[in-house]
Amino acid sequence: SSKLRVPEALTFDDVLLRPKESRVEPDEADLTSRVSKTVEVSVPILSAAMDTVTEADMAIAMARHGGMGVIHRNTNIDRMVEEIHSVKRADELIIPHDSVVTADPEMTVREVDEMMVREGVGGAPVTNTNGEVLGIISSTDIRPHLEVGENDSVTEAMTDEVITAPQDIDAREAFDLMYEHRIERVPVVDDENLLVGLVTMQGILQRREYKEAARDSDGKLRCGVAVGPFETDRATAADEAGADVLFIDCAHAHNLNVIDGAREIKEAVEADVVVGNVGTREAAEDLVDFADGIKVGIGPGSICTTRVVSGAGMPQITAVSQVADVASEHDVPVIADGGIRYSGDAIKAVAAGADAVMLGSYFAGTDEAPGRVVTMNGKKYKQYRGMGSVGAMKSGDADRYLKEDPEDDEEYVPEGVEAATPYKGTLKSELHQLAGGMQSGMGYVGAETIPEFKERAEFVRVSSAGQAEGHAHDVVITDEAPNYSPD
Ligand code: RVP
Repeated sequence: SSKLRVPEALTFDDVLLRPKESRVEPDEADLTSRVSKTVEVSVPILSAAMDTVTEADMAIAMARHGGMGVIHRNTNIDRMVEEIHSVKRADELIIPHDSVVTADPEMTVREVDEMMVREGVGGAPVTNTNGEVLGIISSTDIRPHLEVGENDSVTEAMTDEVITAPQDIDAREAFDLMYEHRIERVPVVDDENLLVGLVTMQGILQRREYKEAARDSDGKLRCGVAVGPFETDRATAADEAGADVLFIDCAHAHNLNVIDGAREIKEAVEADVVVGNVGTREAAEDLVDFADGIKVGIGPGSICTTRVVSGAGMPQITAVSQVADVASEHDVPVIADGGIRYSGDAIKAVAAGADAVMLGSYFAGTDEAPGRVVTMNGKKYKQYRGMGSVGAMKSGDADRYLKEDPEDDEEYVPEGVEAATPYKGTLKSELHQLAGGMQSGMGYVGAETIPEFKERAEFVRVSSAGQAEGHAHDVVITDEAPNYSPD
C-alpha cells in the first residue's frame, strides 16, 4: 500500500561526521554563529526556556560565557520583566540612578554605615533632594568617625571634592580615571551635576573577566525570552524590557493559528522573533517570509513524551536538515532544540544545518538552574521537568491553563515527564565541555568557522554495531569523565 512507502528519518545516533583532511586545531576553531537574523554569539548554545532551566541566573551565566539563555514563560508578565531587567543590569557599566544607594546629607555617620551594610555596598554618593552630588562617602571615610563621633553629620566625613564622570564615559576611560585617583567608584553626572548613575571598579573588573560575553549594542548581556503564540501582551512587555530575541514557544508551530499569532507578534515588536518548534520542510516554507529564526524539534527532548503520546514526531537530524534546506535559502538561522546529550550531538546538529543549538537536560543540573539540590541514595540531583508535564502545567500562570475543576488531574493530557537530573556544579564548566567538544568536531572535519564547517561536513550512516563501538565498551569505567556518562 502507498501508505507504507515511507521515507526514512534519522537522528543523532544514526550518523557520524566523516573525518576529513585538516590543519585545524580544535582550539583554533571559531564557533561564532547566529541565533537569529541580527543576533550573533561567540558560542552558539542556548539554554532551554523551561522553568527548571532558565531564569535570570542562568541567562546571566550563559551570556557571560558567550551563549544565551531563553527565559521561560511559566510565570506572570511582571516577574518575567524583572528577570529580563536582572540580566540586562548584570554587567552594566553605569549602574542607573534608581539602583544606586545614595546618602542624604542629613544622615549621621552611624546611619550611613548601617545603610551601607544593609545594602551591601562599600560607598555611596551623597546627594541633596534635587539629586545634586554633594560628595561621596565610603566605609573607609566612616571608620575613624565611628569611634569618636558616630553622630557626626555625613557631610563631615565625606569627600566633597568628588571626582565625577560624564554620561558618555566608556569602560576604558572610567578605569583610567579610577586608577589615576585611586578610587573605587565614580558618580556619573549630567551637565547640572545631577546624579545619573555610578561606575564601580568591581563592575569594570567583572566585565573584563568575560571577554566572550554575548552583549547588545549598549554592552548589556543578551537575553532571550519565550512567549506564547497568542501572548501579544507578554511579547510587547518583554520587548520593552530589552529582550533581544523572542521565542514563540509552541510544540507544533506548523499550526496555522500559531503562525498567525506569531506574525502578529512580529509586527508589534523590535526584537528578533524566532518561531518554533517545527520539523519539516513545509513548515519552514510557511515561516521563512517573516521569522528571524526557526527552531526545530518535534519530540526529541529528554523529558518529552510527545512521540509516544501523540504518535507524531520527526527524528532530529532529519528534521534539522529539512528545515535548514529551506531556511538557508532565505538566510534564516535555524536552532536545533532538544535531544542533545553529548557535545558530539550538538556539532552533528550543526552539520545537519543548524546555526545554534538549545539544550535543557544538559544544563538543568547546574548551580545556575532554578531549584535546589536533593540527595537520593547518596547521589545529588536537581529537578528537571518537561513544560508539558502535569507539574509544570499546574504551576503555570493560572489563566493559561484554566480548567473547570483545578483539582482534577485527569483534565491534562501531558506530553512531558517530571524527573531529576544529576547535579553538575557550575554552568561554566558544562558549557566549556560542550563548546570544546564541538570545536573538536570541527577539527576532525577540517573547518575553522561554522559556515565552513556546514559546507564541509558529511555524514556516514552508523549501524547499531557501529553505535555500540562508539561508546566506551568492554570496560568498567573507574573515573567519571567530565563530558561522558554511559546511559
Ligand atoms: P533536552 O535538551 O533533550 O532536555 O530537551 C529540551 C527541550 O525539550 C526544550 O527546549 C523543549 O523544546 C522541549 N520540551 C520542554 N518541555 C517539553 C515537554 O514537556 N514535552 N519538551
